[in-house]
Amino acid sequence: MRDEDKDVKITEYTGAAGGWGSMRGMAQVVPKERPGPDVLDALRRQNKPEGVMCVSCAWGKPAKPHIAEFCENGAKATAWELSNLRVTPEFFAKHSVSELAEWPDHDLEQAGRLTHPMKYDRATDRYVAVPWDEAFAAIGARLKRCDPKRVVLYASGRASLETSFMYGLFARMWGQQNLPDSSNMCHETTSVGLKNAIGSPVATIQMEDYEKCDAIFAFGQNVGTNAPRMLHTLKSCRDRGVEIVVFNPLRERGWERFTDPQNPVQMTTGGSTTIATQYHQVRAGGDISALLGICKLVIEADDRARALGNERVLDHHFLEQHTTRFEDFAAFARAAKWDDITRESGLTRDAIEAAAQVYMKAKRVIVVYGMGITQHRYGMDSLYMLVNFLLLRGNIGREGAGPGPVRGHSNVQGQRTVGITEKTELAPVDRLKELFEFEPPIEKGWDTVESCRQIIDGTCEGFVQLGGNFLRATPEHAKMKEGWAKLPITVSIATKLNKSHLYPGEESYILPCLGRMERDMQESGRQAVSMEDSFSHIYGSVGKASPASDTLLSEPAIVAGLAKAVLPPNPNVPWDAWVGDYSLVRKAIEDVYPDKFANFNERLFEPGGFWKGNPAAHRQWETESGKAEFNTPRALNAAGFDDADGRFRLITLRSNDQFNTTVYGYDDRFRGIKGTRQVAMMNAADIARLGLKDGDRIALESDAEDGVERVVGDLRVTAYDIPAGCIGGYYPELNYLIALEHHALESHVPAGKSVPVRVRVPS
Ligand SMILES: Nc1nc2c(c(=O)[nH]1)N[C@H]1C(S)=C(S)[C@@H](COP(=O)(O)OP(=O)(O)OC[C@H]3O[C@@H](n4cnc5c(=O)[nH]c(N)nc54)[C@H](O)[C@@H]3O)O[C@H]1N2
Ligand SMILES: Nc1nc2c(c(=O)[nH]1)N[C@H]1C(S)=C(S)[C@@H](COP(=O)(O)OP(=O)(O)OC[C@H]3O[C@@H](n4cnc5c(=O)[nH]c(N)nc54)[C@H](O)[C@@H]3O)O[C@H]1N2
Ligand SMILES: [Mo]
Repeated sequence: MRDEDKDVKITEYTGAAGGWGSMRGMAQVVPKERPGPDVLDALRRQNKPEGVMCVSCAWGKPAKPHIAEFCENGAKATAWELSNLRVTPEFFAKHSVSELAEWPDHDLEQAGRLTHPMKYDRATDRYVAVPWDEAFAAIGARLKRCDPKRVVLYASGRASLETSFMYGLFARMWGQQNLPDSSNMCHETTSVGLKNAIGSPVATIQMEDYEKCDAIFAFGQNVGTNAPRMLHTLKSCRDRGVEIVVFNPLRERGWERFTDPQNPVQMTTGGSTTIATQYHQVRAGGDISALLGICKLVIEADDRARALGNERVLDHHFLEQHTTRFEDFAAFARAAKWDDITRESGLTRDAIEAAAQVYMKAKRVIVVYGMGITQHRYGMDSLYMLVNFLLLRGNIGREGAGPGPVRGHSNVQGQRTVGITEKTELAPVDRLKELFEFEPPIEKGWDTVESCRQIIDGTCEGFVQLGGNFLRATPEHAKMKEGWAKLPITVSIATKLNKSHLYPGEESYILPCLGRMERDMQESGRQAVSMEDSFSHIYGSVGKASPASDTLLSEPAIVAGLAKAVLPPNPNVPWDAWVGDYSLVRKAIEDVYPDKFANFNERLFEPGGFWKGNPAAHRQWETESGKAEFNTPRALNAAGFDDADGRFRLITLRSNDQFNTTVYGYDDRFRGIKGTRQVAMMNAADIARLGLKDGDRIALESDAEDGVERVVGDLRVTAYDIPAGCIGGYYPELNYLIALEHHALESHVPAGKSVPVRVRVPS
């Protein structure tokens, strides 16, 4: 970490999201990478039909794109991938692994693109180059000595459908499905909860629904930083007079105001569009109660309408025909006490009434949400409350209405579609058996939390990561580092150096791959890959930039190399032919999933992508009851621990200058924080109560009730507009503070949005 007083400037940011500020934001990060003309070309083609799909987020790619269909953070991600800096064997000869392990995350990745396959040499404490065939042979030999059921094959949500399909198949042919992916750390709560409640694990809406809705309710998602292209959609909604009601402990600038960089009038006059028409600063985990309050008001308004013989407020026809357990939920809502609702949500009754008024007037309502909902111990209950809220007025399964989770990684949703899952019920076991003639495993594999447990306990025998920085992204960082360094073998398929590469186990390899922006030439010529966005639309993507090095292999080639080194040959799985021509992989995907991927190759470049379909969007409920299900919450706050004197809820956040553990820089423009990530954003009253002042240094310590000491020191007290009792700070630096067992109960997503902590004042 780095926090020199002279570099730090913390002020209130007064600009809108987008606008010239986004241009300056790009200008600060992009040149550091010394990008060549390939960057401009990649940006020109970004997110357009037959173009290249941005690696930064999973927002939809419109059929009729803007001239520049990219955003500030997409441009940073592109420049970061197409950096002209290189991490070569000479770089590794110069720097020992112990030295590199001390470098900040930013400096490691900023060093440039990895160029050669590398193997860790313990005698010199250095990574040394190793030819590809030797690397595959040695990795294969070592993995074959492991119990496959004790090896993890992790996948970051960036990998394409083609690579992910091959990777999942490799795992299952090896007899295991320890296939955690990024989803286990973000929207798994959605995948489990939406599936239970409405029978579909994903958004029921598509991009066009935003043209038809008349209200949007947004919870716990930071649009300006994490899905900036969505701001154009929101601006169009506002131009039509759509009400946008936001629930977020922090006043995130993207939800407040947006200057459209594509709009010459706004750009030259300094104009901006107000996005949120109401902004409610809930406490961390307070959404259950906020939604319960709204539902209570709506149900009671309907009770009154019935008594008076007025037009009903609820959609009774829908409730009777399509849902179950409404009466249980309604009874719970009617009985809920306002004192509890206001205390747990942190909102006044007036505020909740204002939100309920919008809901009752609107005919078509979309719910948008992100990590502020899913990363809580009772995240599932928050999610169920979103569904309950929508169901009351029939807002699922018709135009302009429905749940719209905003996914994280550009293909995180697609990976699950093509078999990256530890859950047998989600794997196409019968089709795999029939087509490829092997016996797929049926024992549940390890998810992220289970993989961490096994690493910490020393029972995991090997870890392969297809992208990602697993060690840094997961909770319980101190114990994870110890466990990681004892792993018998780690293999990282990566574009850039990160911390997960620098605590080598007994054997350790880094296998450098092509990025999505780069030209991928194989035997049959230039290849395309594909991904699925948050609306279940699937697109092809063609990289054109010159590869960072001649020695790089594509991800499909590396996965095939590993599979061939580990598995006995199977004539039904032609790894080499697949690497030579990815359309054959797509054909195999189509064979395994004929409903979703019919004519996959023919439809690859359909403008706007092709839709894989969603039964809940047509009110076909593939749930246990065959109906959409109401669920009564188990708790009134999602945090999963009680308030106690001196206990705070820590919210771990992304800055505007990072992509997950990739730290582009030390500024968080929209939050007015410059030159540091070592902050504890605190409510002014809390600061005063603790006898502190803005700028003081404190430590945070875990207040989990398991007796384990977890501390992060040297954080700068930063007065911030955040509810009392909550503290905001940056991930991954604060991952030391999260107990592994502090996760969403059913989905096992680490609960990084309400971590129990105490403030320690250095004496
Ligand atoms: N530029 C950029 N883009 C990204 C990423 C990135 O790191 N950088 N990461 C990608 C990935 S993998 C993901 S998963 C997504 C993540 O995108 P988001 O879902 O936006 O995730 P976070 O940045 O963690 O922010 C969560 C938001 O929830 C709010 N919040 C916290 N707790 C609560 C709560 O209890 N209730 C409510 N209502 N709100 C709460 C926070 O204030 C914050 O605004 O973005 C993707 N896109
Ligand atoms: N406390 C806390 N912890 C969190 C979160 C939080 O909000 N709070 N968020 C969680 C979430 S939602 C997520 S998704 C995780 C993700 O966290 P990470 O694992 O950090 O996410 P990635 O962006 O997948 O990984 C970045 C690495 O991927 C590699 N990479 C980049 N491009 C490519 C490529 O094209 N191919 C390959 N093979 N490798 C590539 C680079 O080497 C880079 O170092 O973090 C989770 N951890
Ligand atoms: Mo994510």
